[in-house]
Amino acid sequence: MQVVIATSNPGKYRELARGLEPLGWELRPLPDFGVELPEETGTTFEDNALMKAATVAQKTRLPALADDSGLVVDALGGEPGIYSARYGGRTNDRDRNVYLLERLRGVPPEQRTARFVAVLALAYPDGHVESYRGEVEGVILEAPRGEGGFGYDPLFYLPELERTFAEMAPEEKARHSHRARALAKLLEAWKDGPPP
Ligand code: ITT
Repeated sequence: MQVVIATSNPGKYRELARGLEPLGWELRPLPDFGVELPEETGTTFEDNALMKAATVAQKTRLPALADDSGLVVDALGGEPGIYSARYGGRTNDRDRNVYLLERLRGVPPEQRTARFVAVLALAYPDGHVESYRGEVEGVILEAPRGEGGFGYDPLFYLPELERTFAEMAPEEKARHSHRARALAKLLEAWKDGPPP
């Protein structure tokens, strides 16, 4: 089956492509179609993922998989959440990380708890949609660590693994991340072919 990966984020694309390998789908990147993602006007990760997948499925006439994800920081009342890609109006990963650290200045380690959330939505041209959610708990460090991954990875520390996502090899992040957990649910639903 051909599936359009409805993301403009290369970091997400890499991780989704790796995670979807067992299904043997023929993945088609969004730039192949010249289709724009809609503005994210939803109030939840689910709303935004469904909106992105449905728009792309409708415009390409192919099944489309979208990922809406973000970082939910307890001491900031859940910010940046669904606004993670444009937090503080910052448009690149490094500036967003600096902004997040500024917002958390003075917050002690035990209060820097956070979780990453990812919702994957698979939409079909006929309007049918499935969605899968994954979450992972961690804490926000006071300074970045590691060079791997993308986005907030250098600040997101997993106490049990004693590393940030940016300090992990891609295969290790692919075992523990929010996206990996959402992908595992998708793979489980698809283990005997398309879910009913
Ligand atoms: P698309 O909508 O084109 O897929 P986007 O980057 O705009 O790409 P989102 O609106 O879902 O996607 O924003 C998610 C943001 O959350 C993303 O830009 C990162 O800053 C952050 N994020 C999500 N997953 C992440 C991960 O695995 N590691 C680090 N940061 C992540």
